[in-house]
Amino acid sequence: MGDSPLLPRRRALKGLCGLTLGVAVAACGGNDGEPVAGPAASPGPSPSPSPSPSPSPSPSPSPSPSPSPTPGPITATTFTSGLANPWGMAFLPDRRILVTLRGGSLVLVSADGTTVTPVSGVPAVNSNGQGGLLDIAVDPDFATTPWVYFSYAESGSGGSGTAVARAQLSGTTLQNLAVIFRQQPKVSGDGHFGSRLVFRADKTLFVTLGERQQGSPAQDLGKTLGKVVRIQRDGSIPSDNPNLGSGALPGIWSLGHRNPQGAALHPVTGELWECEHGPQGGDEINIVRAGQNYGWPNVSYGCNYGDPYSGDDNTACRIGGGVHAPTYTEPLTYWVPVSQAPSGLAFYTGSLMPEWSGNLFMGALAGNGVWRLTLSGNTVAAREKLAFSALATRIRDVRQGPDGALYALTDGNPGRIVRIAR
Ligand SMILES: [Ca+2]
Repeated sequence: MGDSPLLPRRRALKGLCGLTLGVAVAACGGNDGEPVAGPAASPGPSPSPSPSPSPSPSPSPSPSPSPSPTPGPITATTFTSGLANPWGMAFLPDRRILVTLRGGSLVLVSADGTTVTPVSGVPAVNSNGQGGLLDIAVDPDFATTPWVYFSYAESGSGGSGTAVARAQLSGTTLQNLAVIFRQQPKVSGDGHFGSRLVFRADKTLFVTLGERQQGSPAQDLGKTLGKVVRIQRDGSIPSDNPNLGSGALPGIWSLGHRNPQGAALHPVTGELWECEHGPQGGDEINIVRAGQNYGWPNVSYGCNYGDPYSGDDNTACRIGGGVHAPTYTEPLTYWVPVSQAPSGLAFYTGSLMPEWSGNLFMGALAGNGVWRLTLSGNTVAAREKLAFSALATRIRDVRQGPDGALYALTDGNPGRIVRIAR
């Protein structure tokens, strides 16, 4: 699915409860919009004090003043409001937040969330369709070299394409702007730009690139549509990228992606994980490894637009039969029969919510919420959609803040930053 809110949303949830690949689905029971604080499938200290009217299991509210410090409930509350179509956010070391606005503006949110200040010096962007000013990342050495990096849809000969620029942040001004990457070729249309920016531990930069709704170029190594690329901070190409042959454009790390709009670095393995939109069903989470091919448009657990649903799993119309292996790399998990339209991705490593340590969080646009995935190594052990009412809307990005809270960015105008913490 692209960004378009075409999907029947209630159905999108229901369809998940039939799953796939041995993936257990927790909390599938119609939690859309339920104002319940806290996860339903937490392995942590039993039923957290829930304000829901659901009958809490037996022991009647004991008035005994328990000496053990019971952690309070996790809550999700609006941190910043009034953002016009926000797309990406990145924390500065001093806890202020850079937020891109898809229309072509960059703003700086104060550390307490209350003040929003424009940042000048952003280049012109093509903000038609799914384009605009998209992701943002902060230099790993920001304290000494205050560069920020951003992706955007750039117009030019042939149409438009994803580009990456960097600039130095001085006060509320961007200076010394330089474009460090341009997707090739530019094509017509305004969909499937990708494009998350993630720094690896070695300070090289991953850029996830959509296939611009063109399909087959995702398999063409002579184009950077439907690819993940890895570049240096100045746009040069690392010498240890995979060798994909003489016809491959420089920088390509992996291929066969559709519209990867979320990405994050695994906190232990250091590998890149991404989520990407399937067509009609088939959203995926993948570990993105050097030189691997993720199959689009030849295979998908989703179906072509317009194909009739064939039961909860959509098995009859899956593109290429669905199964990726052995030719292509299987996704870790996928959503069928209806897309969630995944957005930002974040691993949780903070101490505020220890029961979520090591979990993966994924925003959903059409799916209206934030998904929590429990992992066992590189396997998805369970997944559930968080049940906070403040998150029951199109989610564009998810990040962990330096304070150990999770932050979600809602889509649309006005968009909000929601802080999830206890
Ligand atoms: Ca795939």
